[in-house]
Amino acid sequence: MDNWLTILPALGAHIAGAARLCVALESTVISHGLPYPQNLELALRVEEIVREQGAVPATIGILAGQITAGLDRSQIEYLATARGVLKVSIRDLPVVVARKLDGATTVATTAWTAHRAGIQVFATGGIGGVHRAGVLLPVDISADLPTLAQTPIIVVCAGAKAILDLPATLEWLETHGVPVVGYQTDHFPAFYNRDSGLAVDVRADTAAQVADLFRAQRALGLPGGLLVTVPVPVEYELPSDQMEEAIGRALHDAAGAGIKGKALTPFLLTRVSELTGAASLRANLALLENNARVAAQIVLALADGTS
Ligand code: PSU
Ligand code: MN
Repeated sequence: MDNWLTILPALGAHIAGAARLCVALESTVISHGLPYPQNLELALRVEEIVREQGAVPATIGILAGQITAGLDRSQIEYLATARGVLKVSIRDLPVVVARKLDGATTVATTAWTAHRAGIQVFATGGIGGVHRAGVLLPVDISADLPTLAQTPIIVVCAGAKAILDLPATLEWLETHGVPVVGYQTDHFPAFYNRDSGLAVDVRADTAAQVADLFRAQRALGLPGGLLVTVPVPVEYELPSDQMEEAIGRALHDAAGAGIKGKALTPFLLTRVSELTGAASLRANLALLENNARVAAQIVLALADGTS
């Protein structure tokens, strides 16, 4: 095993079997995406939801340069509370490993690690994408997108936040061969909203149908993964005009403050959540829990193989 990677220490020798029933979970949402103590409560709750479904959670993060799939409770607590935990995307991986730093993994680095650990399904909130390019903000495309195109894994999310250019994000995924699946929907969800007004490529109504799509993708020898999008539970959806107003202000503030590079996404997310308050936090928690449940059902359908 590569010595930079630690896999599920608690599961010891059963890793190959266990990895097949694993759902990977990211840590950027813990260290950078949610306030304390909701971040810690959420991280532990999504693990519990995965277990209740009969699957095995593997939260992924980086501790003193060691990339770890299957963080234990105290390690999750550390990432939820410590200062100086870096947001680590693909470009940052060699730096945190070489310098033995602590890092929270984004969708890109969680998917990358999960695949190398033998994990096939990963649940998150929202993926990064193509940012809204303006006169003031430069072109900015998340490493989540090329990683999805290069990594054979199922990423379960609630779409992408409307801070991004959603049509351009879907075009990018089309160009690079990533099918976008709507889970019990025909519409691409926009995180806080169930419908962005854009269509998905294919609808799947059951976990078994998602498993079939993934098996076909593997049988064809295609390099990339599947993006499975699950709308936020209806009772938590936020009004889209309220979101647009907050996003407009956040983009304006980012341009005014000269925010760019890896700081842009966290800046916009923080600003939007400040402007939309407790309702957006509740929606965020609800969709993360929902996505973990769907991801666990998909991993079981894959293991089942009888769809
Ligand atoms: N979108 C969200 N919440 C998040 C993120 C995105 O609604 O927490 C995080 C994820 O970890 C995602 C990352 O992988 O931001 C994308 O950052 P960037 O655009 O810098 O690649
Ligand atoms: Mn970027």
